Amino acid sequence: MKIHNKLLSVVILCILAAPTFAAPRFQVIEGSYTWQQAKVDAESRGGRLAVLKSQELLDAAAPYIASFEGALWIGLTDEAQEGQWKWITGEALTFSNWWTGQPSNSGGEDYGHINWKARDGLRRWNDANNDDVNAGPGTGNLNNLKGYLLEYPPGDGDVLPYSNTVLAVEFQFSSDLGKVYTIESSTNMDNWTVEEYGIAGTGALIRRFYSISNNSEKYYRALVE
Ligand SMILES: [Ca+2]
Ligand SMILES: [Ca+2]
Repeated sequence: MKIHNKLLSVVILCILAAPTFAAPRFQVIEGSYTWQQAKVDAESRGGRLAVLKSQELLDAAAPYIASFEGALWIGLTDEAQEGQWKWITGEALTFSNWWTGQPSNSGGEDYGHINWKARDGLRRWNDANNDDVNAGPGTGNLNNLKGYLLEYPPGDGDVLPYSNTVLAVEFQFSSDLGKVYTIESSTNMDNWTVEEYGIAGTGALIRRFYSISNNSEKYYRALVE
């Protein structure tokens, strides 16, 4: 290997744009609510029973329920038509997180909830009856509804664009067609770390941008593999 081209870097400002996820806020509301009562209570607080209609929303809600042991109602029901589960927004389920064997509709269960922690550490969903409240383990009813998950303000999980400004270096070297290159970086010119390898030469200039927000003293080099 030989050093093909030594450092040629220029400090520039680089604007990056990427989608991000605008998560609604959640709150555990503890209490002896039936599902119907929980729905009314959530709306009286200016929110709604949580609508966890995507993996992103499930992930966003997870920290809010992590330390809460009990089961929690969410805005999921098949009361209008048996087996046709819908969110309280009227949307059909395109994403779900049901526990194994659920929804079971045993005894005519029509309301969705997040499992209590000891029953299912993954906090997946089960269907229960409207009045399955605070029954708890050992009583013959394991649903143990101890409240509900409030979502506010009502959010539909839209993906919004954002922009971010970073300080970066532009590293460039002239490449030969048919050769393959590795780019390495170093903070002291002695110890080198591979940034990228397997770069096919094109016979033209190859350019890369590297963020230097955490380390303003950095060197780059390209080597023929
Ligand atoms: Ca049902
Ligand atoms: Ca069930």
